[in-house]
Amino acid sequence: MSVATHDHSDEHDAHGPEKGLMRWIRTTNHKDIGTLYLLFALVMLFVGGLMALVIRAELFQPGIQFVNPDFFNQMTTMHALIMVFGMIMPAFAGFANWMIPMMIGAPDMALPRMNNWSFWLLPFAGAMLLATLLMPGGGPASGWTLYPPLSLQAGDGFPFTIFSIHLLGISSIMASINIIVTILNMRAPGMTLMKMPMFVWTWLVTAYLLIGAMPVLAGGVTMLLTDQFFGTSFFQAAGGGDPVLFQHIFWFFGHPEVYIIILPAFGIVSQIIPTFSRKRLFGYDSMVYATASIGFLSYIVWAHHMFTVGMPLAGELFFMMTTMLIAVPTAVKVFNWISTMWRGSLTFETPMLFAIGFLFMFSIGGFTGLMMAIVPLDFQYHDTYFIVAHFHYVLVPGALFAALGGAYYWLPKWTGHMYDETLGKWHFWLSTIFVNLLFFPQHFLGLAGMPRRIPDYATQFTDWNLVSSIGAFGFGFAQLLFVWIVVQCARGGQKATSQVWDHPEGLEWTVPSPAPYHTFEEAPLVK
Ligand code: CU1
Repeated sequence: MSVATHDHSDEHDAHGPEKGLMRWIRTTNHKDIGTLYLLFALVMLFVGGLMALVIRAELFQPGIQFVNPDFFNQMTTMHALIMVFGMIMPAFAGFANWMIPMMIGAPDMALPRMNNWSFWLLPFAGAMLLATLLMPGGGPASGWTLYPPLSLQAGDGFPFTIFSIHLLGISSIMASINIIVTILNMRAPGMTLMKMPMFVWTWLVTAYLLIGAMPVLAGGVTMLLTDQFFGTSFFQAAGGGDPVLFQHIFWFFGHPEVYIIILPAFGIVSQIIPTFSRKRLFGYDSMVYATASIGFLSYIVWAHHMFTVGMPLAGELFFMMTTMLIAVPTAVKVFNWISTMWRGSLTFETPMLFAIGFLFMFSIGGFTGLMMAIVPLDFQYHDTYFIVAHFHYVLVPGALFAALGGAYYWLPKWTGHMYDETLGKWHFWLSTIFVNLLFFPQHFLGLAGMPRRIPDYATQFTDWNLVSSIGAFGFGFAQLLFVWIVVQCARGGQKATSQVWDHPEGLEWTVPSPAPYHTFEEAPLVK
């Protein structure tokens, strides 16, 4: 594949490509913006991760050791907001920016200037959110769900928290508009919808979910704001309002949000597994329909987060049934991934290890999700560490492992170099061992009755909390290895060939699309 003719000057004016910092601030190139998203996500992984380590340090043994209870609550709240909005969503937006145009044969995203704006809102929104920790009364401490009336007891940072959520939402919506317009309008001739790589399909559905869900969150937090500062009482019983209304609004956003996070992960895994099985993806059409039906179902299950608020029985049954229904398209996907591997010429490079790890451990999170869908069981699990264990299996060895697998998979194409395979495997195995030490014992703690979001606990919970905290610090340090591998790969190493992984169908961008301009030997190196 010849890419030597593709230089960078067409993205800018006649003066040619910009250099230095201004290049990154003013870039409209989807690869640059993808890189910015990915680097931002990596930084936030460590910011949110440090907060998790504060939590696990405090929970290492019973009693109050390091932080006061209010700061502990700020840590649990911030950790979640940062990881969801600042880390995993920007990470997948980075993958989308890099890969979608190349996968569908488009020269760039459809709306490149808006693309720049979508990204550059993020550092400011993130900084404002973090700044609330330094304001009088501290940051939000009511959990990332911001349930009133507790969330209305917040300190001076409260309006800043809400404004930063608005900015993060605007960023996501602009990115989604861009992705939808790009996919629907800029596919190369012959690239019909049902030929698009699965990663593109999962992002198309995700973008629609974002456009449907984010405004609902924006509305809900705006109502919190007016309740606090403008004398309304949407959620205040004293004024005739209903705090449960907020829970409905929040989870009407919050459940689709779960799939906003996991669908791109499904997409990445659907790219990796066929490559390292040397086979086509099994059941492509059913994969597409499963993705679409998960997208639809994700909008009619929200109240499974609220079984204990005192809903009518008919409501509980409805949300129990619809929730269990999502297991069907999800199982179709797992079946297809396993069938893709079946009798394939499997090899187990780092991306494949992360994909297989995803398959096993995401399924653990899926099965505990089914357990919680059952109303009478949820009455027992509600607000315990079992819930914490469940969604962390979905999000960490689930979504994060898919993102790490995707990073290893595409790093050679992004940087032009191979990463260190031995270190990559170390990273996978250390992460897998520690992530299970970290989260598996939390199932036992939850079943034994340990509540979540509490800085202290009864002494019978000591042993498993100790194991969990050791797992947390091990997992955190293992991610430093990832940074080292990425830096090493970006700075040099063995050159990647145009066919990085030995796959019969060649590159992911099999369509006439320019390869990354600074990726392969024959391409000019733009600094
Ligand atoms: Cu949910």
